[in-house]
Amino acid sequence: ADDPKWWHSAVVYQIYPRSFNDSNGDGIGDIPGIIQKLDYIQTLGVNVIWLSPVYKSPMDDNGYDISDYCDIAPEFGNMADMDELIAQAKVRGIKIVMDLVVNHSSDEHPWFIESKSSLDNPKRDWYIWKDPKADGSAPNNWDSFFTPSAWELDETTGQYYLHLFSKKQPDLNWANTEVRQAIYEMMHFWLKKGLGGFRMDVINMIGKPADYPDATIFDQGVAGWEHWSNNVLVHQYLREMNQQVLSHYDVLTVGETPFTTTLDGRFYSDPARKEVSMIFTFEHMGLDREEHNARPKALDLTELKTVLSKWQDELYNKGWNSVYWNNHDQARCVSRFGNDSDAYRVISAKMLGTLLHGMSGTPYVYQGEELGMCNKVFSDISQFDDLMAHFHYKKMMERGDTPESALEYLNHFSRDHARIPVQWDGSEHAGFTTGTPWLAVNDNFETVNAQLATSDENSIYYHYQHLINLRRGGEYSDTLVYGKHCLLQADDPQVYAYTRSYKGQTLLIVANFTDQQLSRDFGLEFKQNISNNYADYQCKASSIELKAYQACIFVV
Ligand code: TEU
Ligand code: CA
Repeated sequence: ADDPKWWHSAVVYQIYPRSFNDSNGDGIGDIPGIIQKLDYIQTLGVNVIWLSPVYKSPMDDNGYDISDYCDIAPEFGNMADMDELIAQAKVRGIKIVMDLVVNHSSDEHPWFIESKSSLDNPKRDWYIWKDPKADGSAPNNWDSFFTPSAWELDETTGQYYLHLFSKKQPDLNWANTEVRQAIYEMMHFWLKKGLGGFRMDVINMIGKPADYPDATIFDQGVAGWEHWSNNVLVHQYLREMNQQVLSHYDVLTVGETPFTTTLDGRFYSDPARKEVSMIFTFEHMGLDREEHNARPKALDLTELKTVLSKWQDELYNKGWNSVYWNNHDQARCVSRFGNDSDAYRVISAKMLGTLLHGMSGTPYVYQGEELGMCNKVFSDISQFDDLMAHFHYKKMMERGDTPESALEYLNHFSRDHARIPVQWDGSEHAGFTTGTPWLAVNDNFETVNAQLATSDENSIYYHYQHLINLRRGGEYSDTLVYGKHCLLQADDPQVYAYTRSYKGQTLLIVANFTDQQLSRDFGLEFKQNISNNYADYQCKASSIELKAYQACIFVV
């Protein structure tokens, strides 16, 4: 690469603090609990932790609703704990990336309390207030992700405020210069502590068109997205943020950007544009369901290949990718894209890891993914915590789905699957807490847990460690980080194969997505096997026999 950056070869581990590790028995994960597990994270081999929000918050959306950007939620600890986490991580060669949630704040943030107090309050314009239409209805027809309308009427002042998420998450008005300056100042406050960067929550939604036009596209979920996602203003704000804040530090920035094409991906991540390091695409997350309509779709492996390869190829040397299967908003990848049966859970989890860690871009591992944690079986809607699960359930009931089919949908896709506590050992509540966990643990904790994984050299955990080590150093690192990607046999609905090539070295990554034994010919000569989720493999000249969910990396 012409201009190598430290985050090009980084691997990121995401922590959702509420569900990670509880140090004081109140049933809620916390910062001291994270510090206790830093050795576990270091041993995995990652060099960055992305920490989901730990700021002061009424927790309407588990911390994605912030009431003080410069303080820590008491249930997670205090500022001294946070400073200690940054310092202890640093000792282990790990940088902390914090979540930056600035499309919206909490309605309990002093800024909003002031803004709401009167029409002529100096902070009135810090949020998005509009008069009702002549008939008293909302200013436009935009949907929210978590409620039907994106507008909430404030009786006292007679105006509506915009909330793309819950009504306790009012959208900040980025068109206001004072708002932007306050956010930049807050970012400096954190970066001066030595942070490794920011993950920017729904950052592609901060630019709203000044005339707030009605939505006209209704078949893609969340009406209004054509107006508030990737508006040209976002790019202007990000360049300003980069110039005033980010350019003063050597940091990783990753924008969370639903509704984004590869061209948008270039606009955000082309280094010449000075916006962010990389973004999260959602395209592959939409292949097995329409999230906003809460409807399942059949997953077709060739579509998954088309989508992932398009991002690999179209950002190559033009931007930078992030690659992920999981985060705190997504169901567990082994249940979703692999096979979580007793027979294939371990092998298919390793297969998914191999496929992803062979790709170009910065890989993200979500807590518990390295253990092959699975979706949980919920038997009643009351067992779900997430506000989005309840909103989608209501939506499904209103359109006439049966409670059984609605529950089935959520058992596949609810965000709660990611948020069940991490399974540390086989003791009560999986060793997550000595108290009562805020969300019940998965029933399989006696067989799926970190204690077993770290004492078994054939575990998913050590397979991930091996994959991470291959990228972070040694003779294949440059190819894994900078190699050109090329998809092979695009039409094959069962096997996913691609090569990565750099300076004369070529790696072949091949993954069987089925429980069948298959044979494939790639017309390539296998020189060496550097990763395998089975003890052995069989190659004859240019062809290979693949066992169920087998995945290998070969030097060819
Ligand atoms: O997520 C944005 C978002 O679009 C989610 O509502 C949705 O889950 C997404 O489409 C993923 O499939 C971010 C945070 O990651 C999420 O946890 C917050 O609830 C949301 O923003 C509001 O801050
Ligand atoms: Ca706690």
